[in-house]
Amino acid sequence: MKTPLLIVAAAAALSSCTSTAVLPGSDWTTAYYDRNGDGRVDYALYERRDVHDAGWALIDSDFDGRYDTRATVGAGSVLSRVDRAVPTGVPITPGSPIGGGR
Ligand SMILES: [Ca+2]
Repeated sequence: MKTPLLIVAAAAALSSCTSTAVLPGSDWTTAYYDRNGDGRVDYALYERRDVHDAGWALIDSDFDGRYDTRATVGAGSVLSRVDRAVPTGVPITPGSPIGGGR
């Protein structure tokens, strides 16, 4: 019975180094940005439709194709570490996400 124990231990180790953030539902908007102009998404901004400056962002800070930071939007921004591939084939919003991306 060593195999099930190893699987549980491996799952626990992996879950401790990855994000548990859940993607938002239909009452949220999502805007994808390409800050360095390489054609690949490196910033995603999630905002509630009915609340301004309330949401969060996923950021690929080193432009390696993986989000590495999750930041809450608004006063008292909180940063946390994530590890998630950036999406492909999504519409990229022109401009900068700084200042709400509008
Ligand atoms: Ca980019």
